[in-house]
Amino acid sequence: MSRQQGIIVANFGRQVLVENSNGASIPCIISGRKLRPVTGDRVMWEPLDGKNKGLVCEIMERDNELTRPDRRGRTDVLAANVSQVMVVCAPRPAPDLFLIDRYLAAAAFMGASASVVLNKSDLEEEPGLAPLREALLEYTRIGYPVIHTSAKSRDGLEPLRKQLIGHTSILVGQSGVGKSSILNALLPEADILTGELSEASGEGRHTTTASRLYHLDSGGELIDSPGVRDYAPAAFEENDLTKGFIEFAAPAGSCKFANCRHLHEPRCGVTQAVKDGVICARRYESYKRLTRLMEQLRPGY
Ligand SMILES: Nc1nc2c(ncn2[C@@H]2O[C@H](COP(=O)(O)OP(=O)(O)O)[C@@H](O)[C@H]2O)c(=O)[nH]1
Ligand SMILES: [Mg+2]
Ligand SMILES: [Zn+2]
Repeated sequence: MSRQQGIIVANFGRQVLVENSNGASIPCIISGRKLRPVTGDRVMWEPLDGKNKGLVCEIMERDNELTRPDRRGRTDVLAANVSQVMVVCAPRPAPDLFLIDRYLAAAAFMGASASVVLNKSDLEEEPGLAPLREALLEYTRIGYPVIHTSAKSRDGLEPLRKQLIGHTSILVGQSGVGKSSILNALLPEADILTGELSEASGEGRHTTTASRLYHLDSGGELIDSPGVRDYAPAAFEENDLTKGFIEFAAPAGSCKFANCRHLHEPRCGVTQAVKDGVICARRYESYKRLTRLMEQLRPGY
């Protein structure tokens, strides 16, 4: 039988599910050890004679990769061809704005767009909610879509669906902010394990190990990757961290030195913009913190 195109919609290690052009999912094995398809990959595959099974023989060039450092310090690819990163936060667990900045930077490094989702907006009594709403205004100001949702009361799901149209998106963010709950709210049939459920089952959080791509009826694809729960955006191959802070681009245009790192250099457009209040001081602190992290991990950066 002939080779055909498909997309990886689930990845169980050496077994994958390939969706063909008719939307049917075919269990496939992978040709050779070197081939490592991940969810979101566009592939060439061929049916195996006489079986409802196929063989993945080629991975098409990826637009991008969502990676995380593995235990041996190499990078582990969690998903491919992600066009939008949805950074989820909530008043509980306590939000970490630096982590949000890192996720947004990582999205920019991989060439994906990004949005911020404030989930658990139903927790009106939570003292952390108002300050978080206030802090997120800065992201709106610099151009990121910010969507307020509650997976519990189902508020804000429509604006969220709208933001997902036309994209292959992935939800990232601290454990416990409600990523699985949001997925369940958008895709009731998917029945994704949430914190409560997994604790109740006594099997912990390791029961769902496969990453999956779901089609939303309202438009767009959403990837659920369990690996994302401890996904610390690395992107330490990056040579210009400025790219991760979108509001620095215009002020950086007036730096005296083309390779200005916006730290102690004279006539720096970015530090001037911080002084003038054009760049938010807290965002600039995140930039410096990320730069220090980079210096530790890559001496000489
Ligand atoms: N009040 C409230 N609780 C939520 C909401 N979304 C999720 N939760 C709860 O937060 C906890 C963690 O949710 P989960 O979806 O497992 O978070 P994840 O680790 O990001 O996937 C669970 O106890 C959920 O029931 C929400 O919108 N409002
Ligand atoms: Mg989860
Ligand atoms: Zn500068």
